[in-house]
Amino acid sequence: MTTGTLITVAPTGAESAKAEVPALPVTLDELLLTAKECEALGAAVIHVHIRDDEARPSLDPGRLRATVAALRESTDLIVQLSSGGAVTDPEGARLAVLDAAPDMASCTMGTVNFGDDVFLNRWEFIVDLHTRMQERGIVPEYEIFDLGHLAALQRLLGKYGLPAGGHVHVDFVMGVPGGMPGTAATLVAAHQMLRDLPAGTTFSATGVGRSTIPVLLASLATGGHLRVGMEDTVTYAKGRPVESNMQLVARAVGFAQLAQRPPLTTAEARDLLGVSAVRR
Ligand code: KMH
Ligand code: ZN
Repeated sequence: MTTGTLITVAPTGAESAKAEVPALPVTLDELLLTAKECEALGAAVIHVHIRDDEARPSLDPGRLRATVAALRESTDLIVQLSSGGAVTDPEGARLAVLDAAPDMASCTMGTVNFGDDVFLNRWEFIVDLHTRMQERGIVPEYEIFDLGHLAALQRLLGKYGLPAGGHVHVDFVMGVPGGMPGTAATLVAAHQMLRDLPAGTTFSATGVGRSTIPVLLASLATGGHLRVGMEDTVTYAKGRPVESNMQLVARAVGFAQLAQRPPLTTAEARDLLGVSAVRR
């Protein structure tokens, strides 16, 4: 059954430099303002990467805890911390993200070439993330950069059981140079592979760069949900830089409404993702 659309905003990421993308929210105040405005437009989840005082990507534990607290104070958004960080972040710091006790955290299901870099996700590291999230009642979003990552997820769930909350939700991150392409055909193939995962598994999709719109349309057409934001997209249209995350969320909401799948509320999103089922 097709439901409304879960809209996740990924406002910052770890890849763009503030100097090159001045509209990128990098301070806590900028993040909170963005979060509130995106929630008002229809976002239900925020996927968070933080920056330090020089706007460099950071996994500072105190800053992460303060960010989770401030987002909870100012919004009803589901707070999803990135455990992916930047390609240079060590495994220990990425695991320690969970100490900030977010509602959700990302869990990337395998290693992938990432432009000129490598985004390293060893099997044992993935198992650690998954089992620590189970123990702490943190709901994972499994990040899928390549089709083989879905086979890894099937193996993970088979060996270690369902995630906290009992619901499986994946996010197809498409169009990363080195990962699966951001095309409708690839999204359909990924969607087909969900048959091997537990019944009721849901998916969001995001297309990096110029694959944003084809991926968005293909996801809506196949019953999927949407992730948008300046982590993945800094150009709104040819020659037009993105002005704000709100501009991207507003566009996603417009497409979702056209598809007659309006945005889920934060309460509906909590139920869908199993966040409300977790005892804290
Ligand atoms: N910044 C990328 C290397 C995640 O947030 O979990 C990893 C990433 C995935 O963004
Ligand atoms: Zn991320």
